[in-house]
Amino acid sequence: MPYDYDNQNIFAKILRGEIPNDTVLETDHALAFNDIGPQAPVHVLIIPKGPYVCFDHFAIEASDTEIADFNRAVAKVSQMTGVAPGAGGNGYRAIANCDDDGGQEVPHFHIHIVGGHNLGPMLS
Ligand code: IU
Repeated sequence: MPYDYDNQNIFAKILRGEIPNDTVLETDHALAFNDIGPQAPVHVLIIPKGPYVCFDHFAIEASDTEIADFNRAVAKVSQMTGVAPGAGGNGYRAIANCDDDGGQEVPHFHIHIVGGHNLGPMLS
């Protein structure tokens, strides 16, 4: 199935600097920023800088360097925001919604890091 990246999506505009964002971390291949509509005390989105639609697109087509950099950025955000057990936190949820059934709203791959209070069971 071909992946059809829409370069007018809102995160593409953020990456091009056309729309401001509340940056938490920037690396060579990733950008992390606070979600505009936080669902918990900590709610950060981490996006790769490359044009990937969703997780499987990214995991299959991105280079090992991009994937490693992105994964590290996710982990760093979990530590910087204080939710990672390794940073003394109580944990977090990492979410990647994909396409219609996954409830994805913005068609540029992103991971949500959500935490700061007890989130309860996942599918509630
Ligand atoms: P989703 O996984 O595609 O459903 O999540 C998209 C998220 O992007 C959602 O939590 C929005 O609040 C968030 N967001 C944002 O942070 N800034 C924006 O300008 C827009 C959406 I539009």
